[in-house]
Amino acid sequence: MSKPDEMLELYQFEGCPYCSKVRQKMTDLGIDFIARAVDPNDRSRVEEVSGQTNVPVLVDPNTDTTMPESDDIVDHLEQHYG
Ligand SMILES: N[C@@H](CCC(=O)N[C@@H](CS)C(=O)NCC(=O)O)C(=O)O
Repeated sequence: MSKPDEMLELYQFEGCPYCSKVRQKMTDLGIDFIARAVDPNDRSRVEEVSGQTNVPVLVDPNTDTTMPESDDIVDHLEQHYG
């Protein structure tokens, strides 16, 4: 599988174990990404991009995908870049 052409973006914050799991997977796969910092007390940034307030959210411009749910994100990363 190839590396992504366009940079992935991860909406996340430190201290979120689901975000940590996704960051670890991206690091394991050698994927560069943009970390979009979400304020835990103001979810407007992630809501704007995904229509819901949970983190993590992955934006993958290579597959035109915006997705929440860490397990789904990990599956997506493995499927496309694993
Ligand atoms: N099932 C989700 C759970 C994600 C989750 O609960 N994230 C927390 C932060 S660690 C969150 O955003 N909770 C919503 C809130 O606190 O309003 C996943 O695996 O991604």
